Amino acid sequence: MKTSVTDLAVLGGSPAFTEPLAVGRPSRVDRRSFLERVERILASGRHSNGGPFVEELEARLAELAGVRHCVAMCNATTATQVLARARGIRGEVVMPSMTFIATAHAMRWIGLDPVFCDVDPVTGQIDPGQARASITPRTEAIVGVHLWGRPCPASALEDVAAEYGIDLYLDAAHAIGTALDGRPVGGFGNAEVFSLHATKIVGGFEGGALVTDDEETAERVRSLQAFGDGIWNKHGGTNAKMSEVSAAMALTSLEALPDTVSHNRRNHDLYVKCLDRTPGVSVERFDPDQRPNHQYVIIRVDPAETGMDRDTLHRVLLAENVITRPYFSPACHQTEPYSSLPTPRSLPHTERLAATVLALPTGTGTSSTDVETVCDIVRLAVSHGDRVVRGLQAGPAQEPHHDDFEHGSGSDLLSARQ
Ligand code: T4K
Repeated sequence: MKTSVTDLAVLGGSPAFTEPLAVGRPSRVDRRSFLERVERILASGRHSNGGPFVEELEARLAELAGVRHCVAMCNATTATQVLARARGIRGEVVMPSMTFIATAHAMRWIGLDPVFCDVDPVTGQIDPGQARASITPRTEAIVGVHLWGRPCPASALEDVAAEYGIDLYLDAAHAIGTALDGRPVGGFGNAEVFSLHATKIVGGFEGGALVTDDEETAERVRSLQAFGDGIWNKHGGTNAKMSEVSAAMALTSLEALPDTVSHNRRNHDLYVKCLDRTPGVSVERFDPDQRPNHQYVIIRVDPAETGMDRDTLHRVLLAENVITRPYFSPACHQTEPYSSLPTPRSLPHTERLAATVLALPTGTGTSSTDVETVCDIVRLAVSHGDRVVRGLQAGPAQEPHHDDFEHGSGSDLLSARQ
């Protein structure tokens, strides 16, 4: 255990972890079940185009979401695009800026204009009042985002969408298995989209799944994601189909979901316990009634109290081989191509959050001992914030060597533990 500030790797001590401990490590699955499924795929010769594992996954996800329809696709980004095309959306789409860039890029890529609104400063979730204030005559849809493993105020967004007669979609990339006022996430708005990316709590290597209770939307999406097959042929289409091997992985991962959530809840509780009385660091709390899946552990770092900003804490942890992520910084409106738009928006709550949030490692590859070690480092660093900053200004002893906040830079971590 590190007891003196000079024990920190960033100031010359030895890294606390020999292998990287990273946010986003895929959840543990029952390898035998997965490999048995792969054997069946190979034996059957059915690798894609809506095979039995895709069908089984769709049935299970629809049940989990409490809706009648699910269409599994290659990823959530493309699934959202297929949804907007299927609904014939044009013009502007209102969404929070505090989200992964994919939420915005997905819409822009198909010629729609994302319009960013602010969030609730306490929860970080889209503020329905701000969404309403962003609606113009060109607005045809709202995209709400369930942030960090719990639901956003989706019922209030439904009211806003109904008031203006526009569509509502929910980006449920983080929120599989969660619920709002007893209603499972997946059943809000016109449709919701889960991500089954490797880093998600239910992963299929890559994958996405649209869930909806609206039969016509489901039918159109199913057609468009397979080249516009069938009744929607005249509208064209794309190839967004999920492969059988992704479905096999997602099914195996879905079976592990209760255990994964329990593990993550224990990790979250431990982070809260260990960091609770650390001035300037607060761990995001979740309402158990919302069945949070604890996919992410988010802290907020207050530089006025700690003497160091979030990016410095990221560097301190990186030197210890702890890979954190600033989910989400920069916020969408602070980055290109949106930051150069002729009418830049000021979103004060989003900007404050984006400057302070940091996701810490959790998941089945992160043990309670790991959590305690990470918390020891955080406490030691922030209680000597000025000293750490001075040390870094003098020249860091340990420069980040294998990762930073850039997208897609985590590939060298893949050989580390699951
Ligand atoms: N909406 C929201 C709100 C989202 O968060 C996302 C995706 C989407 C929509 C779009 O869903 P998809 O189209 O992807 O289905 C990662 C993920 O790549 C991205 O899917 C995710 N959100 C986002 C929150 O996190 P980066 O840029 O942070 O990825 P990267 O490569 O740096 O990986 C993050 C960490 O995960 C690293 O520490 C390494 C670790 N990792 C990653 C992969 C891929 C592993 O340990 N193993 C792996 O296989 O975006």
